[in-house]
Amino acid sequence: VTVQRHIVIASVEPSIDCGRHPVKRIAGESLPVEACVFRDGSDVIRVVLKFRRAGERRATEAPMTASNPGLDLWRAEVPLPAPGRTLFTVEAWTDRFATWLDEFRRKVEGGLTDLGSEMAEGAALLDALAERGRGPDRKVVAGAAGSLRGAGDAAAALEAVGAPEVVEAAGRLQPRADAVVHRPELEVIADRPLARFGAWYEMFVRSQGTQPGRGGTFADAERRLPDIAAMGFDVVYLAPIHPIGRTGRKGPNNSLHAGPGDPGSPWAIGSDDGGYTAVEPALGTLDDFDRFVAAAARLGLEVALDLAIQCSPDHPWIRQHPEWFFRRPDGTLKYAENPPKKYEDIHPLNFDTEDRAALWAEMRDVLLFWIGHGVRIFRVDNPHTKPLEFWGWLLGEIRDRHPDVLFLSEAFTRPPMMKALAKVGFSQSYTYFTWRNTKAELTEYLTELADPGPADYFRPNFFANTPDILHEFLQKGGRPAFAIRLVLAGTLSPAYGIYSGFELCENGPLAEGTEDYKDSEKYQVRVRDWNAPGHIKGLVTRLNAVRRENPALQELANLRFLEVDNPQILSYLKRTPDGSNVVIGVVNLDPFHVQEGLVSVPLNEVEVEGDVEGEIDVEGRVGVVRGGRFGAHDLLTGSRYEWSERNYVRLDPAVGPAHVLRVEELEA
Ligand code: Z3D
Repeated sequence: VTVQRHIVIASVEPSIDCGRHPVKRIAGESLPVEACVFRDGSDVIRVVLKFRRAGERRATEAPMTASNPGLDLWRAEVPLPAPGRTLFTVEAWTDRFATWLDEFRRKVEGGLTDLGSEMAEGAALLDALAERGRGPDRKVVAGAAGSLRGAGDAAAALEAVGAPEVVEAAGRLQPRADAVVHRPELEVIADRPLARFGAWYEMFVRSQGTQPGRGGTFADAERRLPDIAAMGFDVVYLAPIHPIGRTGRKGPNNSLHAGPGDPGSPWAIGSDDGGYTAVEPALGTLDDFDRFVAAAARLGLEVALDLAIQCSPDHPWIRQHPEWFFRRPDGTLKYAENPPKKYEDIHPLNFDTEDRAALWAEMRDVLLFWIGHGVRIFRVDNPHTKPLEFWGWLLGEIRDRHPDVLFLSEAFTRPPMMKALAKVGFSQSYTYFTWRNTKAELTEYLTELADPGPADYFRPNFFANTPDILHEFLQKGGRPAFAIRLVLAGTLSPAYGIYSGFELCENGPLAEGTEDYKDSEKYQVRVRDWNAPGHIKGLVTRLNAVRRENPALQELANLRFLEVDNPQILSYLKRTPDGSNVVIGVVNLDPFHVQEGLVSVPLNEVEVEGDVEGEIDVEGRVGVVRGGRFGAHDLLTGSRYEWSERNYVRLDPAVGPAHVLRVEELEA
């Protein structure tokens, strides 16, 4: 509660952790702000929303209007025309002239006469305002004071001073004698639309070649881009492209010894060929990379790079900055870990080193270097093993210079840290989605993520697989399981991704009970037939098109689950705020058996808003529901169904495990 003398600003929303962290929105939208503001007595108060772009000193003011007078709620919007940070707060003060006018009007309208002393008081107030003012406002106010004095009776006086232009001019001249400003100032980050909605495709450049045994290059990867664009992806995310260390290099299947021909893990950053600002010579040159980025851009694809802050024993920094690393008592360097995983081929950086200013600045410059090469998205490796303070600083440094840059947090750890990373500035976050496979798990997790509170700062990116995570569900369930997980990822979350090979339904595990791929391309070059029989590229392409064409699928917090009388069938509905686009997902979560059931759809959820007044009854309402029925158009198959409140579904995983239905008017 911010209170001073009379006025109370009890709350300003949205704010995260009492204003310690920014809320996130998309540029082009505006941020509705609601404040609870009141004062003792019945004096009239003015409430304004003040906002300024970060770095600017002068705030713009927008009057807040009473949105719920009974609860003293006031509302206004912060416009967010472009990406960047905006600071906002609320200021309120007593408007003495408006208070006088309000009382005077009630007396006049109540039929009281003998209001000479009230009129004198009003004139004095206006005089004082006129004295402070200049220009047109002063003229208006001074004129009003004159006519108040000259008015024959109270009704004429009210007519003279009650005009809106007088009230407005007086309002502007009003000294904010008892103004209260909410502290702290709150913040909103506006990101570009890709921060919320986009389809990601992850790949290793070295596996884009065509000749067995020969590693792929940027040129090979460039030749793959049309296929990826044709599937409808927005982002191509590359596993690290920097020189790979020799010392301690890992061999196939995570073995601790590499043979002479083994390429090593790309996350083992740095060799004699350079570190973070170099590219692995086997992939090509920096010029080749630039050409790759340009080719991607021509196809409407953005390139995301991996930022893995860790060094192979051969990274130049090990010699140049020995103090940046952790040394054991025997003088050897520690290797990195993310228990239970061990990364014997890399050394972690010490972010608390006395020389940390230099280390932090170096990391910033690395990002600026790649931004200079056209990169606007970074996927950050294991950020939870580095200090939050560092991320807050680094992301702020970049965002202030390049508000269009996006960061995806690859933190798989306990929820508070994952959320904290989002709060300090990551635009998107990996999630537990891969491990949520049952109806109960999905319902619970999505209910948590889609809650408007967390959704204000935590934007999930649902990867259906990653090079580190081949879930048992995919291992055992085969092609139907891939289709199930794809549709879930792409319709539940506005941002989602697959790691290449998913479209081919690759699912060979390293060993029973592990989530590692057999012969993972993390440690060896792979060459694939990207059109191998059994692929689901058609479904991927269709799904990405459906996502683009249906704005309801481009949001998260609009998710609600529908009742189905079968625990193997998950159904949910998403609608745009105006109801013009409503999509219903129905997914058979069982990759092995046909499942059938009844899906319940509350009709008010599918109804398009009409201007019908009063009690809304389903019959005869404006919109898509007619006689309790509406059209359900399966966007995956093209089939059209007639749906109502209860609907029979039957899904054969071998044929098609899901419906993605758009609510439409029934054809006449
Ligand atoms: C993951 C990275 C790979 C291999 C390890 C290897 C390490 C370093 C990990 C560390 C973080 C992140 C990446 N989750 O693939 O691990 O799996 O065996 O030791 O080379 O790289 O960067 O996705």
